[in-house]
Amino acid sequence: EARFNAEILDVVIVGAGFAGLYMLHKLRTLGFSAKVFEAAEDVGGTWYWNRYPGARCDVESVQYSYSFDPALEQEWRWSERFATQPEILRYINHVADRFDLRRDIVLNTRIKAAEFDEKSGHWTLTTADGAAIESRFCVMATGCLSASRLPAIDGLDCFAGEVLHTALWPREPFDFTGKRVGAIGTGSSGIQAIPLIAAQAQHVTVFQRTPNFSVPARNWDMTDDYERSWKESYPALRKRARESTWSGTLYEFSDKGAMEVDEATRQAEYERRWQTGGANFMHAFNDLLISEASNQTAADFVRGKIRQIVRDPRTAEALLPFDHPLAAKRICVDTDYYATYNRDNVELVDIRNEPINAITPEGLSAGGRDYAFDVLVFATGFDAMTGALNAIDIRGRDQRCLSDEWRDGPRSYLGLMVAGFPNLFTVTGPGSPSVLSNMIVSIEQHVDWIAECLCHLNEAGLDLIEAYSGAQTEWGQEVNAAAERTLYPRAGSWYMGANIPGKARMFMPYVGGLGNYRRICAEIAADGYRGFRLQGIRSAAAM
Ligand code: NA7
Repeated sequence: EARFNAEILDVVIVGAGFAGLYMLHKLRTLGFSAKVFEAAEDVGGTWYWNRYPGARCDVESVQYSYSFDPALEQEWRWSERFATQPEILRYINHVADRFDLRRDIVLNTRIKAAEFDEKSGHWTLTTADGAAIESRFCVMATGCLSASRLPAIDGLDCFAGEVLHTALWPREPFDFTGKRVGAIGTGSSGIQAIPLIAAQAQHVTVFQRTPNFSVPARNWDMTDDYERSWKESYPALRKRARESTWSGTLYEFSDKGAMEVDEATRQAEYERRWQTGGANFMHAFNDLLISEASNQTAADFVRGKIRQIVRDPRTAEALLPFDHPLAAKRICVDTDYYATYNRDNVELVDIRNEPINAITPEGLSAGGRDYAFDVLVFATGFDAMTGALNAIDIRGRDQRCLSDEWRDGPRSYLGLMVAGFPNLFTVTGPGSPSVLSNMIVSIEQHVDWIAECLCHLNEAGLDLIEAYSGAQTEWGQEVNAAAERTLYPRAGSWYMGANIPGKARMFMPYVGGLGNYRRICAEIAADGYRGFRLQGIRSAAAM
């Protein structure tokens, strides 16, 4: 493969999580030169940073894993139904070693700028230390939930105790023994962490702004039978996941709407799924995210469970989610979350009624009351989908800056490329199924598509690919139309950009179905990369 200049990398990849590692592996096996740049001290991405107690994936371990290597998926043994963060991180490290990826990964190196040069068609990336790397293509594998955020609460800097964020957790387990803890945020991270912190700490006060819907995980130790049932049929099951009409995770899908069955049948079905655990609950009927009336029945069921579990009626009442349809904000999957409020050392403060006024050196004040804490735990989420990209000064044609282009919401073609930014790919970018799918399935699809695209350019003697803005606009309409067919836009979620003050409201993931999306991407490629301009810069320059 002498085609590419040895001085200049074919591809530079930003991020060494699931996406960056597979991208590197894939490109190397195809003969491209590539390097990964990673800000952290080690590989893992999300699973490197989110070390808080209770951190687990809410997709079953047998499904939340790479499928690209049949030997890998047969050999690796998951120890639980839902893998913990340390186990997933071990798996990622194993993959990095097994495929000898580390020699092309540069750690401790944050990319702060990326600039496209129209003459050469190359990208130049600049590290935080000022070093420059030139490449022909750039793949942003920067993650969708990687730019964590602390809310702007007065006085945060003056707190005398320890401040922790779930997504920036210390590498050594934090010992909460004897500590008075204030916990802010009750999304997936808070809901996973709070029960374990409460089991160790002297006292936990949870400050809740919006109650969420959470269903029990009912995690269990992996059984030989369950493992075998997957490993025996992996190729067929993975294929089904890739082509699924829904999200790329195989659940027990229903072919009935909630209103097609009688009340007793409906309740029995919810109960059965509540008992078996996991996000399988939201597939009890096929219209829970489409029909408001159907959704209401599932939401009522969960609210009923909360009332049953939580003994103090005032606390139970405060925990009931009413402001959005079930699962229109990501449904949480917990272990003993609601029951944690029955502990003597746990208190819930509803900050809709008692707003946080300020953080003080001793703790915080809310609703006119002063609280004293040794530790503040923020589980306040992320600038999702766009945060990590906007944190890099990305300049395309005419020095146009990506974060400016995205001021009114992220526009992209297929969530893969942005008009005006040639040769720059985003893995699971906004406008693709991304965070509303099994991330590993989506990552593999994007990586395979990008790799095939680069091979195609190579074979055709071309070296530039760019999305047409018309194609991008049409795709944006498609993404929007798909969202409008669901209840998702009814929630002020991070899918909508609603958790970040000042961020444009726009439904970012594509919810038209994973299998469908995959087909569209494949057809576009087969159709000569319809909607993309393909060009030979060097051949043009040589003439
Ligand atoms: P989420 O789901 O964004 O949750 C963040 C939580 O923090 C949520 O309860 C927020 O309440 C709360 N929050 C945010 N800002 C504030 C302020 N200023 N004051 C009080 N409370 C606040 O993040 P997670 O890390 O839990 O989960 C993100 C995803 O990671 C998850 O869905 C999985 O896919 C993995 P709000 O609802 O905004 O009122």
